[in-house]
Amino acid sequence: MSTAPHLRIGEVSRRTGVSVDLLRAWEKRYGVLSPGRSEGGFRLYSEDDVERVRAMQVHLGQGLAAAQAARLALESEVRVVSSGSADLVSRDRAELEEALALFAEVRANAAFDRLLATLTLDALLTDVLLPYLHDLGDAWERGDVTVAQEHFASNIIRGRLLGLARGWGAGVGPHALLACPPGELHDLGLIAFGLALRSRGWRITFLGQDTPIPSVQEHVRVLQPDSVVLAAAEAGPLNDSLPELRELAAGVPVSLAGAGATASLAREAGATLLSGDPIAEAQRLTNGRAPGSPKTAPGSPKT
Ligand code: B12
Repeated sequence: MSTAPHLRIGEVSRRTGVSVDLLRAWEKRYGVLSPGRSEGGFRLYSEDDVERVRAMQVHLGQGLAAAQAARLALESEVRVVSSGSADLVSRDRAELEEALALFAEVRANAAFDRLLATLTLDALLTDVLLPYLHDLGDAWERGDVTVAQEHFASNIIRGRLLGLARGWGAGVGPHALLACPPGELHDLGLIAFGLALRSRGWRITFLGQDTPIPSVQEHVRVLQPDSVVLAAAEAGPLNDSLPELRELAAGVPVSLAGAGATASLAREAGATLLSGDPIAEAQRLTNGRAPGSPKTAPGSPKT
C-alpha cells in the first residue's frame, strides 16, 4: 500500500477501534506505528500503519502475546502487494486454478501458501478467491468444469479459509454471529466476510450452512452478539424463514447478505441489507459502530 502519512491518531483509532492510549503504547513499545510529522509538528500516520494495527489485532485475537503479535504485524508488511509482485500474484493465481482443475491438492495448497505470503487477507479474498469462485460457477454453468472439479476446488478453498479462521472466536471486539438459513449450503461468502470482520477486530461465532433460525435465536439469548448476519445465494431459503427471521430481528440486529438477499426481503424481515461484497460490507459494518463503547473497542484490554 505504502501511502504518505495523512491520518491523525484519532482517525487511526476510529478506523481500527483501538484506543488512542493503546495505539501510543504500541507505537512506543513495539514500533507498530511509525508516524511522520505534519508541517505543524503533529504526528501523522499512513494506511500502512492502519494495516499493521489491524494485523496486530488479528494476532492478539489468536491469543499471542503483545510483543509476538507486534513482531508478526511488522513482518506482515511484506504481504502487501507491491506493483513489482503483481506478476507473481497472477502467476500463482493461474497455478492455483490449474492445480484445482487437475485435482492436484499439494500443488494447489502450495500456490495458496504463496498467495497468502504475498497478499493481505483482504486482497487475497477480493482479488483472487472471490473472483475465482465466481468464474468457477460460470465455467460450471457452461459445462467447462465438472461438478466434481467444482466440489474439489470449493472444498479446498473452504478448508483453507476455515484454517485461517482458527481463533476468530477469541478477543474482546464486537461480536458477530454468522449463519446460513435452512437449506442454504453456500457459506464461502460468509466465511470470507467473517475473516474480513476478524481482521477488523471482531469476534466471530460461525454456525455455517443450513442453520434453523429458531436455533440461532435460542443461542442469541446467551451469546448476545452485537450483530447476526445471515447469508444465502438464492432468495428461497431466506423467504422460507421469514416469520422466524422477523422474530429473531425483534431481539437482535440482523443483516441479510449474499445474492439471495434483497431490499424487500430485508425490510419484511425487519433486518438490514448488506448488498455489497464481503470485504466492503465488513468495512461498512465496522465503520457503522460507534467507537468507545466497551463492546466496540477491539483489542483494547491487551497491551
Ligand atoms: C461453490 C458453489 C457451490 C458449493 C457451495 C460450497 C460452499 N460451502 O459454499 C456447493 C457445491 C455446495 C453448491 C451447491 C449448489 N449450487 Co452453487 N455455486 C458455487 C459457486 C461456484 C461459488 C459460490 C461462492 O462461494 N461464491 C463466492 C461468493 C462470495 O460470490 P457470490 O456468491 O457471487 O456472492 C456475491 C455477493 O452475493 C456477496 N456475498 C456472498 N455471500 C456473502 C456473504 C456476506 C456476509 C456478504 C456481506 C456478501 C456476500 O459477495 C459476492 C460478491 O463479491 C457459485 C458460482 C458463483 N457465481 O458464485 C455457484 C452458484 C451460487 N450455485 C448455484 C447453484 C444453482 C447451486 C445448486 C442449486 C446446484 C445443484 N443443482 O445442486 C446447489 C444448491 C445448494 C444449496 N442448497 O444451497 C448457482 C446459483 C444460481 C442462482 N443464484 O440462481 C451459482 C451462481 C452457479 C451458477 N452460475 O449457476 N454450490
